Amino acid sequence: MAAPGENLRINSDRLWDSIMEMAKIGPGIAGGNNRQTVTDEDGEGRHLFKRWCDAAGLEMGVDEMGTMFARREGADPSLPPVYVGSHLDTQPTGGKYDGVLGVLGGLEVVRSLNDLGIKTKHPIVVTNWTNEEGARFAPAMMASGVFAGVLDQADVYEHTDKQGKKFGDELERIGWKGTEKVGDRKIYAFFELHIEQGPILEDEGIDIGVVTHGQGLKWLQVTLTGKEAHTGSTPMPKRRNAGLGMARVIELVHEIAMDYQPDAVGAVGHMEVFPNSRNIIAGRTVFTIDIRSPEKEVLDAMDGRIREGIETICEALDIQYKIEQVGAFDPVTFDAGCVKAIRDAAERLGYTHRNIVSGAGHDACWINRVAPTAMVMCPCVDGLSHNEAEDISKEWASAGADVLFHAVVETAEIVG
Ligand code: HGY
Ligand code: MN
Ligand code: MN
Repeated sequence: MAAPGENLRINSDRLWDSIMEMAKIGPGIAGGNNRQTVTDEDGEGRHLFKRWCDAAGLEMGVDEMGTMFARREGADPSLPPVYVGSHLDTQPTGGKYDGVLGVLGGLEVVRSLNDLGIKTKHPIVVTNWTNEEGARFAPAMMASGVFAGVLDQADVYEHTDKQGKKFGDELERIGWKGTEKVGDRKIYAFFELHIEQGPILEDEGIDIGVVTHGQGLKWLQVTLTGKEAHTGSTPMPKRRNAGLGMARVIELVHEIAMDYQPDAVGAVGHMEVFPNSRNIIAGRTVFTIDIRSPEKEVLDAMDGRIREGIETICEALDIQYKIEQVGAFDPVTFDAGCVKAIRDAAERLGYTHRNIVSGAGHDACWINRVAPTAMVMCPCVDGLSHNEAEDISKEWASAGADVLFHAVVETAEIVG
C-alpha cells in the first residue's frame, strides 16, 4: 500500500478547537469534565459530535448500545471500512482529553481528507463507543465488549448505577438507543488514539507511544456484612466491623500488588459504607478491587491470593463476604500489521516514538478480538489522568493525530 507523503498533516487548530468546544459540555468543578455515560451531558456531547459529522458529510449509524458510527464513503463501498475512534464519556472527575482526543482525532482525519480531496479505497468510520469508562455503570468498555461478543447486551442493559437506574433505560431516556444490531459491522482495521494516562512518554521526552500490548484487568466487587452497633457502648471483642474488614482488604490488595513489581498494580477506588454514620459501626461495606498486570499468570495469582486473604480477614472479624467479578479482560497483543503502520507513520513524520504497553483499558482492547487493531498514544502532563487536572499540549495532540491520520489513510488506501 502506498504510504501517504510526509507532508500530509491534520489541521492542528481545528482539532484543538473541537476538543475545547466538546470540553464545554458536562464541565467538571475543577477545569475537567463530568460527562458520564448516558447522562443528559453525554447526550449533549453526542449531538455536538453528530452535528460535526453531518457537516463533514458523514453518514451516521447508531447501534443498540448507542455506539455512533460516522461513515465516510470509500471508492469501493463494498469493502469493510477502516474504523477510527474512542469514547466521549468521562469519569465523574475526568479530564478533557481521555477518549475525546481519539474520537475528535478520528473526525479530524476525515475532515483533513475532505480538505485535501483525497479518496480512499476502503470507507472510513469514525466511532464513539458507549460507556468506555465503566464509572457510572460497570464494566468499563461496555459497548465495545458487547460488540466483540464478550458481554451480553440484555445483561448489561440491567446494570444499575448508585441511584438504581438501569443502563438500558438511561440509554433510551437520552434518545441514543439505536436500531442497528450490535456487532454486525465488519471492521477491516481499527485504530485508537489516546493519551498515555501514565508518565513514560513525557519523562522520556518522546512524542508517540506505539502501543504493542495492553495489560489485563480484573474488577472484583466485594460486599462485607457485619453488624451495625453503637460505636460507644459495644465492647471491642463483640464488634463485627465491616469497615475494619474493608480497610484490611484494601491494605491486602496493595501488599499483593507490591509483590509483583514492577508491572502489577492494584487499588480500591470505589468504596461505600453503610449506614455511614459517625457513631454506628459499619454493618456493610461495598467496594471494588481493581488489579492489573501485563501477564495473565500474575493477574490470576493476585486474584487467587486476594480471595484467600478476604476469607481469612472475614473469619477473624466474624463477618460475611460476597465477591462478584464485575469486569475482566486478559492482556492484549495488538495486530503486528497495524502496529507497524503506526510505527512507520511516526518515523515518516519525524516524531520520536517508542513501544509501550497500555496501563489503562481501552475499547481497542476488546475490538482487537474481532479485527486487526492498534493504538497510538501521546504524552500527558505528569502522566496524570482520571483527574480534572489532566492536561496535554496542542503539539502532542497534533503529533498523535498526524500519526493516526497516516496509519488510517495508508490502511484505507489512497485512490486519488
Ligand atoms: O479503567 C480503565 O482502564 C479505563 O480508563 N476505563
Ligand atoms: Mn479512555
Ligand atoms: Mn478513562
